[in-house]
Amino acid sequence: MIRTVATTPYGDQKPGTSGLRKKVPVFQQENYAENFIQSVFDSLEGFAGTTLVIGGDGRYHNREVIQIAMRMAAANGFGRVIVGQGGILSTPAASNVIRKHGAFGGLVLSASHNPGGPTEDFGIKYNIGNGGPAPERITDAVFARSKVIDRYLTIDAPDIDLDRVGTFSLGTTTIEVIDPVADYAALMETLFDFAAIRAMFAGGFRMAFDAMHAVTGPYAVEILENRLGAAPGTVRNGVPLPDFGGHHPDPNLVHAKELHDLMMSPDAPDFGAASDGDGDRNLIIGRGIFVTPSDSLAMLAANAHLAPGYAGGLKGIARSMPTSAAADRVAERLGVELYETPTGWKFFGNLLDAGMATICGEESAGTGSDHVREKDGLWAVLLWLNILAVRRESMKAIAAAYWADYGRNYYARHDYEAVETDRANALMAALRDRLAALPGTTVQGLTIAFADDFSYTDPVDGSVSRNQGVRIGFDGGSRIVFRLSGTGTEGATIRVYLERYEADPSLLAQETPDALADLILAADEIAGIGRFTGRTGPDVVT
Ligand code: G16
Repeated sequence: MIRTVATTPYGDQKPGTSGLRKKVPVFQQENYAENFIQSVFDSLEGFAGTTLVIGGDGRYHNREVIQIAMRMAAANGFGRVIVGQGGILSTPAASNVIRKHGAFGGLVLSASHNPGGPTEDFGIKYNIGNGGPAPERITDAVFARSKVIDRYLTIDAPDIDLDRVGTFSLGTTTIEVIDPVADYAALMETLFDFAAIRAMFAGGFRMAFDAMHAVTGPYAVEILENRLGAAPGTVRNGVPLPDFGGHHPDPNLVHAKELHDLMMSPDAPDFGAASDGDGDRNLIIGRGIFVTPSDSLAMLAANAHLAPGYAGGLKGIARSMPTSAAADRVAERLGVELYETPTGWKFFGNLLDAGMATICGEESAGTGSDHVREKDGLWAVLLWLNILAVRRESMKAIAAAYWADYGRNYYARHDYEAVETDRANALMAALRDRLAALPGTTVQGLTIAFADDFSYTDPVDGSVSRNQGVRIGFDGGSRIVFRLSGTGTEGATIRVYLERYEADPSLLAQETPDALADLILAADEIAGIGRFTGRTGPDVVT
C-alpha cells in the first residue's frame, strides 16, 4: 500500500563534488535519507515503469538505506529495481549495470574514500541513464527541492532479503537482486587481454592488491585470483566490512602505507595496487616506484593501444584542472584533443557520451574510460597489468622510459583538513582579491605568469561552471592550484596542488619534495596558509 508521509525540509542537503555526504548520525535523523531520495525523484521526469539501479559500498547504514530506497522507488512508480546482492555494487559496477540493463538511473550509496562506521561518513549519489553522476542542473534541482519538500512516498512492505540472488516484488514493482560482480567481470574481459595477463601470472609475476576491507574485495578476488590466476592471497583485506576495519579506505600513501612499505622492501612483489571504499579510485605502485595518479593517467594513455579494448587508439583525453599536465603532452603526441575540466567525474560524462574523449583521469586517484561513466579502480589496475604483460618490462623501466621521452611533471597535493570553514573561505576570498595584481610579481624567485579562477564551459552543452579553483602559473610551466574540497564532511579541506615540469635528463630522478621545495614555500607566501589556518604544515600529502 502506497503511503504519503508528511515531512519537513532540512536545509543542508546540497550535493557536493560527488553526491550528498554527511556523518551517519546526520543521515539517521528522522526522514533525512527519505527527504533526499524523494527530492531526487521529484527532480526527475518520465521514469514511471522504468528501471532504477541501487547499490552501495557496504558501509555502515548501507542496508537500512537500501531498504528505504527500494520502498520509495516502488511507491514512486519505478517498474523494476536492480540491486546488488548484500546491497553491494562498486561505483563503476553500478555505472555498468545502469548502462547494460538500460536503467533510467541509479542510486549509489557511498561516501567513497571517507571512513565508515556509526559516527563516520555515509553518502547518496544519483547517477543518470548514461551511468554517470548527475550533472549540476540535476543536483541543483535536487537541492532546491530538498529545501521545500513536504512529503515523501513509500510503501508498506516487509524488508527484501538482500542476501539471496533472485526476483521479488514490492507492490507492483519487481526487485531483482543480482550478483554484483558478474556483469563487471564480463565487461573487463572484453577490454583486456586476459590470456596475456594470465600467462604473466603463470610465469611467476607477483602482485599485492589491497582492497582496504572495502567493496573491491569480491571483484578483485574473482578477477585477479579466479580468472587471471594470481596467487591466492594476492588480494589483501578482501572482505568488505561496514567500518572498513576501522581504517580510512583511501588508497594513498598515507592510508595504504603498509602496501607502500611492502612495495619499497627488498622482497617486493612486481606490482602493487589498491582501491577505495566504493572501488572507483586506484593506487598504483611498482616494485620500488610510486607513480602519481597524474603520471599514471599519462602513462596509461600513452600505452593504452596495447590493450585490445583500446587498440584502435584514443579519441581524446580529459583531465581535471588540478591534475598535472603530463597527459597533455601525450595527447599532443597522439594528435588528439586534451580537455581540462573542473574537479568531479560528472564533468567527463558529456565528453565521453559525445565520443570526444576515451580516457579520463584525476589527480585524486581516479582513472577511467568510456567503458562506463565513473572512474574505475580495477580497470586502471587491469590496464596496467595488460601493459606490463605486453611490454614485459618492470614498472620502474616503463616509468623511466616515459619520463625520458616526455619529461616529468613533479607533482604533490597538500591537504589541510577540517579547517574552520570561515578561515578557509577567508583564505580563498583574499586570494581571489589579489588575482589581478599577481602576474609579473616574483615569489621565492619564481615569476608569476598568470593567476585566475578556473571557469569551464562544457563544449557539448555550453553550460558554464565558475569558481572551480585558483590557478597560479609561473614562468617555465610550474603551477600552484588552490581549491576547497567538495567531498569533506567536517569543516573545510583546503587543497594545494603543486606541479613543476622538468625535461632535463639529469634531473628526472629527484625526490618530489626536493623538486617542489620552492613551490611549497611560494604557496604559503601567496595564500598565507599559516596565517589564515594557524597550521604549520599539511595534514596529508599525496
Ligand atoms: C570525488 C569525485 C572526484 C573528485 C574527488 C575529490 O571522488 O568523484 O571527481 O576528484 O571527489 O573531490 P574534492 O577535491 O572536491 O574533495 P570520490 O572518489 O570521493 O567519489
